[in-house]
Amino acid sequence: MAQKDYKLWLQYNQKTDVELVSKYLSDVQGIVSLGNSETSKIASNELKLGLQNMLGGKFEIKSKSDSDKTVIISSQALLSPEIKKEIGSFDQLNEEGFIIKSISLKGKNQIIITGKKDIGVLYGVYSFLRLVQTNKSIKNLNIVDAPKTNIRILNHWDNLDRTVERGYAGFSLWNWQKLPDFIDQRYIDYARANASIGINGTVLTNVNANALILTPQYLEKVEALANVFRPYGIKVYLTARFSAPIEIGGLKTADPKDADVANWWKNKAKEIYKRIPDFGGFLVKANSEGQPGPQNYGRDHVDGANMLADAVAPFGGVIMWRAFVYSEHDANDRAKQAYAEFVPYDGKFKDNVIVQVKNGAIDFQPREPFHPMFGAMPKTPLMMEFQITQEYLGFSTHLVFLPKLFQEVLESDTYQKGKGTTVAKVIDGTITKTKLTGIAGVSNIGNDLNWTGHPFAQANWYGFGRLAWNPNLDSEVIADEWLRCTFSNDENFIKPVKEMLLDSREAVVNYMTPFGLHHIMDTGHHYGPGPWVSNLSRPEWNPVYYHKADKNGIGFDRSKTGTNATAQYAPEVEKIFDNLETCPEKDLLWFHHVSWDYKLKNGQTLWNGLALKYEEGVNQVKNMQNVWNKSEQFVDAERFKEVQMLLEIQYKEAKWWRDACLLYFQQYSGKELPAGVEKPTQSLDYFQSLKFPFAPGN
Ligand code: GCV
Repeated sequence: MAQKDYKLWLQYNQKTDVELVSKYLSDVQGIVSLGNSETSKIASNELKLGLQNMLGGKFEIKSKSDSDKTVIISSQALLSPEIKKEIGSFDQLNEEGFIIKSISLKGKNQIIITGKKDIGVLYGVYSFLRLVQTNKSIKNLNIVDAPKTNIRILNHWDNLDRTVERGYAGFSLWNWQKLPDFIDQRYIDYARANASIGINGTVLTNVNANALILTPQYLEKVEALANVFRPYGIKVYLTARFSAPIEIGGLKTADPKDADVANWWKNKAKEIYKRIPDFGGFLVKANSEGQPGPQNYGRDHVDGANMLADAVAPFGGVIMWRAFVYSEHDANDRAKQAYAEFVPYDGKFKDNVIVQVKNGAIDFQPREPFHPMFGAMPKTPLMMEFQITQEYLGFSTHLVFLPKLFQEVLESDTYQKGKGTTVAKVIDGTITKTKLTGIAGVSNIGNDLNWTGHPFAQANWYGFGRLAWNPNLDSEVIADEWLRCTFSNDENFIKPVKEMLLDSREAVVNYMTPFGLHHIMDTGHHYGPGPWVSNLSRPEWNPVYYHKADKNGIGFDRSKTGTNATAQYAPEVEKIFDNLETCPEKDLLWFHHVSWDYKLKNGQTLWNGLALKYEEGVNQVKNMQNVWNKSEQFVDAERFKEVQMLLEIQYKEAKWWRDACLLYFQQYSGKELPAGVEKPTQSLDYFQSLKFPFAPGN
């Protein structure tokens, strides 16, 4: 039961094509591992497992290369001078990179997987296995690859009671009560899965932090996890609650300028590094949504971040300081607030601080234009924060392939230094030349047997890792790899299901928030539509704040005639977004309040176009169902059935979204639904009466 689900993209399915297997066996028959660190043992065992499972037969691991057709895995230091000569320069590699090269030595053909460090070798092994998993040739290999960012990290919003904020895949993996003595096999499997896609860090705890994690009682448990993850190249990080010096340190203040406070953090860092010498550092959410921070003491983000940076600097630690801030005391457009607050700090943070910015200026919506901060802080390392867990995208019930969303953001041109200054180039340091670079993903992992709730949500974890490694990777390539590694290489399966994956993101945009609508989900839990919600204590928590529908039209005017949020972008981008005629229609209602009769590019009125988009979204889900139903022969019965049931829910919920939103907006447009849009079967009152007191993740 659930074995297939559990194995993620590391299925290593036995190949049934005899010709293909014999082709592979003509290149590889044995394994030679020259190192004996824990990491190199993991690498050689993985290679053995993968090759045996996929190609059959026995692949002994030897420590000497005396036969033909072996895969030799070794760090640079242990390679013989002859092999080193064949490999050539290691200069293009960073500490985590790898080379995979076919060489011929003394008449013997070998494949060398090497790197400067053992962790590079491990990444190389996973990359090599991926070639075999996806039926690629392993002849004449000459691959040089290295990660483009140095912090590739999951953010777990996991609480100490094992609930997960915005978690839709069960409870937290971290069993704090049984740690440190009980090491759940899942910790090892988690580390392995992450290593296989190049993730090298994990923040174990929620950004809405609990100071107890920094007490010895918990640090002992964190240390146990760090010990499990270390050989897989994964560093552990924690969230630091800014008021911890008061809550667990007995101080009267947490003022970052107070010497006792700074000392308390220095000692805390010392204590942590004594246990965990490679501890990554802290992630901090400060003065945001009620979390304490330096502003409680009249100080600012720079004061707070730099004080913590000083504490971890002697040990090589990093502070990831979040820019997700907005205030109920600030009447300005919420979308403008983080930029307004942080951009003046450009260049003021210490070297070991990196500012973590969400992909868009509001909050992980199905679609947002890229966050203007990415184009505006050339002297500050900025790291991307994506949300892998689907808080606003149908939880773990809806099939949505997020790499498509991630790619759209990474490819966006900030014009910070002229045309071509993409977000990817900002965060990988190409443009800013910052040493610290990174991508964070808010994890969608829990203790569900299949890790992520929806079998296809595994693709979002996978895709996140692949994009963190290389932010320029195409989501089509990611979808292709993931499907082959997770299900089947059969082209009759790959082609339609890949298309389904790639379309799924646009589908969710269409049935939830077309044309730049945003944050119209129901309140608190964000499950289902709630465009009518207007009674929350903070204006910017209310959907009506975002869509601003009235008799005249719909949308948030962020152009010059409105809040002028467009001015936060570089002039080239500002110009495009600011003008109703040039603003991409996908972002129209994000930037403009548009009349119901406005003519869209295809000649339809906005009202008709909007209604038809909702309908299109529903139809896209129907199409996904059709594609999946034809895939039965390629997929194990269990996963087939699971996905089938989930798609049925998604279809129902897509219709719910369409009907509820159109009935609600229709009150303002006063217009009939156009031909081609199905009539709602329920009333607006009915949709407004729906309540979900126990929606998960809240
Ligand atoms: C962890 C959104 C979510 C919150 C989350 C917050 C954040 O507001 O709804 O659950 O808190 O973002 O990113 O800090």
